[in-house]
Amino acid sequence: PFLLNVLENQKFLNGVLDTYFIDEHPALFKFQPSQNRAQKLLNYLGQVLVNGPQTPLATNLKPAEIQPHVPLVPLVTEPPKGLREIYKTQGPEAFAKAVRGKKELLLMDTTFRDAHQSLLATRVRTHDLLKISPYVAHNFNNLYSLENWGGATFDVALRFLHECPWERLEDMRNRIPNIPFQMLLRGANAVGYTNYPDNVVYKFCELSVQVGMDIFRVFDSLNYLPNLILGMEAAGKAGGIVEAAISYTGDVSDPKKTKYDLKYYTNLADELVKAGTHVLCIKDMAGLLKPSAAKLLVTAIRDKHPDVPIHIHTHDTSGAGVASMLACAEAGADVVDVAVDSMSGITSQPSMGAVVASLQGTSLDTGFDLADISEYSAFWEQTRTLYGPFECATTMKSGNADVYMNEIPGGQYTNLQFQAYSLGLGDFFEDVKKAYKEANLLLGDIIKVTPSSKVVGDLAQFMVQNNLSANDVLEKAEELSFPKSVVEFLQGAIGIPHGGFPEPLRSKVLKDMPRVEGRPGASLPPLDFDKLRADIRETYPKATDRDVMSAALYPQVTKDFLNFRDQYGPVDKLDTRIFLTGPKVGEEFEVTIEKGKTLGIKTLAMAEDLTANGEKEVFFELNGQLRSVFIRDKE
Ligand code: 3PY
Ligand code: ZN
Repeated sequence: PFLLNVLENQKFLNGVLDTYFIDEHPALFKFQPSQNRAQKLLNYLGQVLVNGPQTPLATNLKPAEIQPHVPLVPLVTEPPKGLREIYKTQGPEAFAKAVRGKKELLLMDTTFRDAHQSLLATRVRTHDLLKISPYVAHNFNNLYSLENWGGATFDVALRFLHECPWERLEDMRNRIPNIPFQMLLRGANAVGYTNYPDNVVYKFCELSVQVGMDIFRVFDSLNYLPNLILGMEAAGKAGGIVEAAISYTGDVSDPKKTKYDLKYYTNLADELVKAGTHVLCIKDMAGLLKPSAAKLLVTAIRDKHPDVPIHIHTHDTSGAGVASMLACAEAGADVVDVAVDSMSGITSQPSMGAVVASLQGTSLDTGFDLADISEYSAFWEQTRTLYGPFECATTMKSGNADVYMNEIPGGQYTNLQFQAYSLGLGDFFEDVKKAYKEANLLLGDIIKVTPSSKVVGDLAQFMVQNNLSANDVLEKAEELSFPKSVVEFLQGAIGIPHGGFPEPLRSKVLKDMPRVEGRPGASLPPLDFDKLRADIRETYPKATDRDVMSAALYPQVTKDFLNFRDQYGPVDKLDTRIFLTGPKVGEEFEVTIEKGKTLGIKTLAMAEDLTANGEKEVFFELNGQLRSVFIRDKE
């Protein structure tokens, strides 16, 4: 292995050898027996058996011991064509025209992304997504799109699931050639939490289209137009369908709420249409768009832009989601977001089955078959139980209309509740929700969605933990040490909020700290991809351009992922229960590591005593042969 590593090192091959060479490249001395994938997986399983889950579990609930039933599809026939055909053969404009021309209400299915981001802490694995993909391709070809990537999925896949998000995208595409794929792009933040240099966003979109992405829902957490336009240009230049999103907050049906009124939204819609968006999205990330407000807003935008498709996103936190989506459809929206029934409701999207059934026999009839939805839903109902350790329903049992008061986005709502419960303080969540409202007003009543929602959430938790009222915060602003996200927001690091920064709070907090002028990305130097690639390949000679892109967004997380995969192999191929909590002793199971290559594994026993090195021996049968691994006991 030593020789091999050296021979793959570019500097060594170029003859750049000085006395520091060895100090600079400690990886050359990582002597590891060359291992095959099967042995690496046994190491992983041994690790889980000896040291417990290798991805942190959020609750004590265990994954269910079931094999979800996967409904069959015809093996020989191709899935029927869908809207992707029009986009791929005639381009994004023709796609938009076709969408606008449809009489029926179109649906986007969020089950593969936002639904599990909101209900299961984004933890659904590629393995389960791929199982049901052929069924979706065959029975849901008439979807406007399948939202299956972006948002938090990129980070969570690498960080917690130890799997490559690009492989996920490619594998889904291979199984679903016919339905447009849709992702959530956080504008200049791409799929991260901070503003990146412009060339990172451009390259990210380019690679995404190459790997299989079609529609980019582009938003900015402050609706800051320069950030939005940057994301739109990156998606457009990559050849994608641009769906610019207006993040919705407040209540346009309440005349007392004047900061975000109808005019604010229609003006922003005008700007986005002028900037060339193919589709216009209203992104109601907290589920605040009541049916009456929906009617006002969609009607106003439809009147001004008769030719632009309108797509509505919402969360069902209050329970009014289905009613709102029906109101949007009646007011002229072309597409609404739903999640399959068993993955819908609460902080997720409204139920697909409910929307479909409500429109049957009307002029907006979606044409979907309730029997297909029910089969699809049954798969997810069973699969969801594998993710018990991340189930939001352990704490959130129902919707809650208090979201109209606190305006917390769907994904963050369940997150904050989890955190509050894990701190074990009874009323903590109630206090945080009240503080969230106050924190938002302190910051100037801003749009709240990733990452600005984190700024408000951090300030709210800071207020509760330090027992500070809004008045205390204002009065003591000069002495308090505010959370980093709050300071950076005030510095202008994520953009400029509508109506400007809150004063005098901003000046009191920042004093003479630097401030970013204008669009944050504009002042960041471009990332040197060649250098990054060279750096990564020193340690991981096999790193691909996809890995390099991941590292541009998440440097440390990507390194950890590459290390993990190097050590433990294709853990993404394990069944979810086995991946999360390991097999039981005596259990026999299979792992397909590639097409036609299936391993049969049986866990035989685990030694009771430690070896002299502090290791435990774990015994397996691999394809009928005895194997054992030694695992350091971390206890
Ligand atoms: C995300 O940014 O991940 C979101 O889902 C925002 O709504
Ligand atoms: Zn959402």
